[in-house]
Amino acid sequence: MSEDVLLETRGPVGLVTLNRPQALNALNLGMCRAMDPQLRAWADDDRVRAVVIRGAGGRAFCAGGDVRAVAASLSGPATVGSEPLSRAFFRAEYALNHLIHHYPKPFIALVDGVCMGGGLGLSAHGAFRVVTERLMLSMPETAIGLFPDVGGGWFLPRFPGEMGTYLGLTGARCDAADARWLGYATHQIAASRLEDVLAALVDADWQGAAMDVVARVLAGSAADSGVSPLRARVEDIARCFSADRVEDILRALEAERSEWAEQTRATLMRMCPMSLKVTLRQLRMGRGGDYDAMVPVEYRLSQALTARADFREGIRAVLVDKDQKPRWSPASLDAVSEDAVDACFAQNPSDSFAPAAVR
Ligand code: QUE
Repeated sequence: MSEDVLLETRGPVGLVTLNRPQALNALNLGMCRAMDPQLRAWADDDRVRAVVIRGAGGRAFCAGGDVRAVAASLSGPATVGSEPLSRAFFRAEYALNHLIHHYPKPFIALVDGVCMGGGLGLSAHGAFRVVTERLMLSMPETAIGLFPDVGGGWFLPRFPGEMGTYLGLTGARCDAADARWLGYATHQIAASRLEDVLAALVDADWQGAAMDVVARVLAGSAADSGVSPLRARVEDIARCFSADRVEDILRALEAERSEWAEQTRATLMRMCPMSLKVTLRQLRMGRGGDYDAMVPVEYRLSQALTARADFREGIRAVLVDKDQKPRWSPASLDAVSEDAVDACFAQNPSDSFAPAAVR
């Protein structure tokens, strides 16, 4: 049996511990397949009043999906049953995100340390997102030829102004104060107090509405987050990131003639051109839409983008060789046609996605 995720109950609390500390708790298929039925069982178990998810090891909550394994499987015949890993993994991951989004009980993520990509999929959809002073939050997928998935098409457009566009395209990192200001985090609690908070949830008087009980316990330990560095950029970001074409965003950054804008432009120029165009369209599509409608779109995109050479090249440059010098193809934005972007969004009969309802 896999010990990559620990599942236990402590009195009225269902406790999930992501347990791959050597891989910063990156989420693999086995972990998704272990968590999914347990979360469904806890949803139906009257003795379980709330679910807590955390990461082991003290460095990370979750560094993302195990994209290294997905990329490795593409160069061989590795399948799960009859399905390629790229299909099975994203299906299981997005189904789990969907389950958490609609979870009928308080779902509390204790996000201490690194939280990227798939880590937001396990936290942003729950009712309570507790961060610590060690938070390093980011959606870095455009650096590896992917796009900000796990519901990024829903939660990024809901951040203030154009912050989600900025974060999704550049992969910029947020600290705890940023995360509170964005609305990702509901509470900040000192890392040294997380065990006490968990114990307080286990020992709480659970009479009355469970959401109120959790809110009361967390409020009792909450710390002040201080000022958000990102907030100071909100107007610059609104000015530069409101366009609907990536080329126009780059031009707006150029026109700023500031150090920040020049660095931001240089960051975007290193990202995968196809990823940037797909991401901007995804984020604009998600502006007014609901989450459930975005999930099948993201699933389609996951299949289209993992099938491209840019994904394997991004994994090579960022996670395998770590030379940080990906050779993208197409290599420039103007070489990415609208038709090629359209094709990533087009329905493919083998890519349909219908997540199961909770209960
Ligand atoms: C973009 C990503 C990921 C990433 C880096 C990116 C990602 C992911 C990891 C990662 C990091 C450290 C590990 C690990 C995985 O990095 O999804 O196993 O030890 O999981 O630029 O999307």
